[in-house]
Amino acid sequence: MLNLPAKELFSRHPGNPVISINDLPYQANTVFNAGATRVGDEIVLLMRVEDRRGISHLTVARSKNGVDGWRIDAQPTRMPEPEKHPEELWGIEDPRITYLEEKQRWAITYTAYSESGPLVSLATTTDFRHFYRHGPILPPEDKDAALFPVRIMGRWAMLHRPVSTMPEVGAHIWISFSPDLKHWGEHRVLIPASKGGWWDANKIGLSPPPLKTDEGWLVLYHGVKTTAGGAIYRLGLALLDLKDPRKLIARSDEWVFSPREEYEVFGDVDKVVFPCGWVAKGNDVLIYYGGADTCLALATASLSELISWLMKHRT
Ligand code: BMA
Repeated sequence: MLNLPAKELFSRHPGNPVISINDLPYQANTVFNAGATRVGDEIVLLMRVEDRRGISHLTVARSKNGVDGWRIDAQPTRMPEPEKHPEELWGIEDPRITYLEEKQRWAITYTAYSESGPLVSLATTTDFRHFYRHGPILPPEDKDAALFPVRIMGRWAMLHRPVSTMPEVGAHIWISFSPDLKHWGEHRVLIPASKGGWWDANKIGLSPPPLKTDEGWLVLYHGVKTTAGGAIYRLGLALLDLKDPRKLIARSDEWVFSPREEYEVFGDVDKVVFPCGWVAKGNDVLIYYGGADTCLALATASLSELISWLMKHRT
């Protein structure tokens, strides 16, 4: 048999990065990790923009095809508001967007960088112009949180990544439940970080929100490998039971996407691919990811290919 290189599951857009700091109508340091969703016939991104102080805010970009022709808000769409929300003192970061059909609005879980460390905050919107802040829903240190779009067994469900004060424990993906989106409990570890030399040893976290497929909730998560040359942020796949996402059906035995292109390898933080949003388009999925904490890039994948690959490559 010919030793052909394995086909990549993710195709990078040839025009990457799709949004860079020079595309912003105002001055800032970097634009990267963006939540993504479909609003009417447009794709809306809620981008993390880091200003020249080092503090992040969120800015909206809209496009008909989700690839180019981006219309970016002239001013920051949502600045941190530390006077009213002290937990936002050092910025707001890494939004994940979930449309809640039942509530007819989008829920945004984001990292609020408080004096006590990063925590998970919730906001809702109906138009990506006005946002209602619900405040912190999980205390520090916790981030990489996203809601499921529907109630599970009558309750809302959320994936997130708390960090233990015991470094040897590692940082894992947890699942929690709530009757009202405000009060969260029934916390339990769902996907543990691997150990030793694995690409996803010691520290992992959810990337975009879980995506509903016929086979289960598809999860794209990041793993952080610590090397002598610094950390490498890569991506892997998992599948959760549709009815009871506390059941892990599959987890990939290797990473599926890794920094390779210049815009992923060199930046404010080298060797990082970090998606916070993906949008299904037929059988395809558009994945929006931060490159090296500096720019915003796009990759596409076939959902059926991701799932059939995962079923053959489960640990
Ligand atoms: C994580 C988050 C991301 C960032 C990544 C790499 O902890 O803060 O926003 O992209 O680190 O720096």
